[in-house]
Amino acid sequence: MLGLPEPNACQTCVKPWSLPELKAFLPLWRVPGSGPYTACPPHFGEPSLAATPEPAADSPAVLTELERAAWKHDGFFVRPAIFEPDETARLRDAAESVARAADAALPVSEEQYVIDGNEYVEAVIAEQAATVQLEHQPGSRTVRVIEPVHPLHPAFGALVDDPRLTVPMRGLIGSDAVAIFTDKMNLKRPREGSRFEWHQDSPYWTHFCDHTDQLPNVMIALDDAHEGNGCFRVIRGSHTRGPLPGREGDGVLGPLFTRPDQFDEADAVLAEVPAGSAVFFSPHTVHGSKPNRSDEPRRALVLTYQPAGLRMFKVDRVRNAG
Ligand SMILES: O=C(O)CCC(=O)C(=O)O
Repeated sequence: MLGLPEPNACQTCVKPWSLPELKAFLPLWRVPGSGPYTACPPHFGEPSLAATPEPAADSPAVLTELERAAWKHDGFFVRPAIFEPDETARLRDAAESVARAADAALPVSEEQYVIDGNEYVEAVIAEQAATVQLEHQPGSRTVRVIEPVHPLHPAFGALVDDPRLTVPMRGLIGSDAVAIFTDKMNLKRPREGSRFEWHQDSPYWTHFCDHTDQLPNVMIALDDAHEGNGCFRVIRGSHTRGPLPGREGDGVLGPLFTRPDQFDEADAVLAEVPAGSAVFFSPHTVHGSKPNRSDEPRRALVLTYQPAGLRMFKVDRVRNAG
């Protein structure tokens, strides 16, 4: 278990961190059972670190050296509360509006199917096709995931083009221009929201495209997220070996869940972040979440970007961004 005796020092090399470094390096991330910590990948402390410039105030989306280092070594970084409270409130309103539209669309959908006991519906919502996953309790009609979601509400459409997302995505993808690959709305309703088992996203996409290395994700927290309401979790450093073997003999979806002997759950990091925060994570990062056992919702959007000009996942359309 990791832990920091000094909250303002690197846990491995004990180098004290300056306040800008601390702020840049995810003070909100926690390892289960420990206090706040700052992870320090081995090459932190190289000469460039001390000189790492903070992003200029007028270009908050440029990647810092610390973020690049975290991306390389950890497979994720977080930007706490990049959306103002009123912006996040508007996104929550949009989420509920789309969820109501999905509720209305479900009974008239002609394509419903069950995989490993979980129900899926191909629905037309706001005149757009979307896949809806229902909650896992037998008979539940509660919407769990909607994909893709940005065509279903103008606020989500605008989010795709938001420079707070597109500029870092350009840096992560290494391309001057980016497009959306897919995007989802994950609703974890109070007491009902089910877990997401440990998985990587890249194995879902390998049969569809050959650029899975260039599909970074960003999760936008619409609610304050914590362990109790089933916050997002990642396995630090799990992206470095690319797509990992999945579980065998465990239903249709088993191969898409990462085999437990391929990672160490002790490396799990909780994304306990305030609403409006953005968690950027690699398509190869093993991630998941526990059920929501609390009385609070845990709603989130997950957007996946790719180089511009490429078509969306399962949709015969190109949606360039920014
Ligand atoms: O929202 C979560 O808790 C997990 C989401 C996830 O794993 C996914 O969308 O691939």
